[in-house]
Amino acid sequence: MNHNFETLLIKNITVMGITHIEHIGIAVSNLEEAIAYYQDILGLECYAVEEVADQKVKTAFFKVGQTKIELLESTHPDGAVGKFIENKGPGVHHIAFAVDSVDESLKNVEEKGVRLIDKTKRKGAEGLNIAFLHPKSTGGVLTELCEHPND
Ligand code: CMX
Repeated sequence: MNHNFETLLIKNITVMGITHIEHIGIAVSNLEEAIAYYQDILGLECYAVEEVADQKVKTAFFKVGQTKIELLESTHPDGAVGKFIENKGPGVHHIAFAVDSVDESLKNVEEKGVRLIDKTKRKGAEGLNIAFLHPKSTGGVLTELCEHPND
């Protein structure tokens, strides 16, 4: 590997601090039916159901190793998931990376020209500190950064 590239790569990993895929968010039309599919067909256990009022969604969580699946049912048509389902139908909605520090990572990607949806971290489902990057500057993939509040 080119030495300069290797140094840059190590620097980027250090600065971004991505440790793993925290979860994959999937927009569903009907949470109950979707939970039944993930439980009864895929054999995963739903360990939590939570409404996130300010995001206008009801969520259900499943663990797959270190990563989670987050099912998202819209609770209001003008919310992010309501609009997504209206335009594209159900399906993969976002990918969430666990990072050491959401605010540091936001600063890092903003300096590189990435458009932020959230300028600083805020509270998301499961009490995590989260922030979103705009899909128009991440290759069409809505991207979330997550940090455990106690890390
Ligand atoms: N993935 C990829 N592209 C998306 C997208 C998604 N999830 N959601 C919207 N877009 C695209 C649309 O396709 C559209 O593209 P075109 O202009 O090419 O047609 C564009 O973004 C604008 O879409 P829109 O329907 O007009 O939506 P808005 O601009 O009002 O909002 C976004 C888009 C991403 C800024 C908004 O959805 C947002 O802030 N999302 C972050 C918060 C969120 O998603 N919360 C729900 C999950 C909460 C949780 O996990 O707990």
